Amino acid sequence: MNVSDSGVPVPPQLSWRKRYKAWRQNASKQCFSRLLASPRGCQLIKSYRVLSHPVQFVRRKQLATQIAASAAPIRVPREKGYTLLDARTLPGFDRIRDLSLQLFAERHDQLDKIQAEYQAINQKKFMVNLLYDEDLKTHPEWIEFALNEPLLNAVSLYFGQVPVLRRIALILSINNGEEHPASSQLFHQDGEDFQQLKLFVNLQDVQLPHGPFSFLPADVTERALARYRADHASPPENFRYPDDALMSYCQPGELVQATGPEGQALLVDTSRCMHYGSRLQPGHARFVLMIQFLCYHNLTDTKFSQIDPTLFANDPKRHLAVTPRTFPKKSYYVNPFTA
Ligand SMILES: O=C(O)CCC(=O)C(=O)O
Repeated sequence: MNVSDSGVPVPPQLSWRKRYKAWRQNASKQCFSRLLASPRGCQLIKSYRVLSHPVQFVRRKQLATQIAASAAPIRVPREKGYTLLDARTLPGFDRIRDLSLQLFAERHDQLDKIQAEYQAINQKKFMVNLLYDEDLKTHPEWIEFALNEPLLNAVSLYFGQVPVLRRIALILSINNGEEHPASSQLFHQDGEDFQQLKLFVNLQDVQLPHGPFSFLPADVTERALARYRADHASPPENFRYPDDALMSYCQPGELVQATGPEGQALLVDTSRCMHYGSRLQPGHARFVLMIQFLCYHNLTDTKFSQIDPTLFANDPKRHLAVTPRTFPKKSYYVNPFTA
């Protein structure tokens, strides 16, 4: 680095080419976040993505249409945006439950280390993920289960196209002694797209003190939000809604809570259904499996699992499900014990 007359280091002059590249990147970032701030802007991004990858759009729709012609045991009604199911009926569940409990036994007494690593990624003090990208490679059963036929068909039918498997996580929620709910403990909708589906499977009995995943069905969310907008000039900070701000527009019975024994599962559109979770009472923990599906042309990306895109070369539907539009260049969920 050069040094000025007064001895202060002067950064080297960038070439005009590099400066132009940096300016262009900055401008497109700003333009993108402006577009994301309005529904019309989001539609524009979506159309751009579809036009940039039309073959993926057509292929995924075609395959989903073929599924619709055959019987599908699980259906997520569009109006409600969720369905409850028994994960024990899904192929491969017993093996996944055993693997999950094994990882729990091996890792849960090292929570301090896991918590520090998880907070660095997600800034959440009240939950950790016990499943790492490395585990998905060592045990292909995770991906096999996440893409089991009835589940993949259900998600494809709901989206009207074959989805992308974005994340598999073993979520352990813990009570961190904080008195006030924060972050995803407050009512919110997930912003990766206009729609998405997450499967939550209870791996231990979950009751109210364990802070179950709790949500308003899509039609109730729509109604409550319309009333909220009529009464308020702008949304709350970070789009996190206090309970009373929404529940005053709903009946208490309209809140659905994912309580139930091991194997009880919920397939829910967390973009359309206002939700929160992990409000644990002291001395309680909650252990659930979470599998996230997005459309290929989704709007934004959060941190996702690194899943081998060469898998299922002879199975068109499953192969599309492991083919994301953007592939993570680095692993977000690295095992802190082997790293
Ligand atoms: O169950 C929870 O803790 C809530 C998780 C959540 O908000 C989400 O996965 O989108």
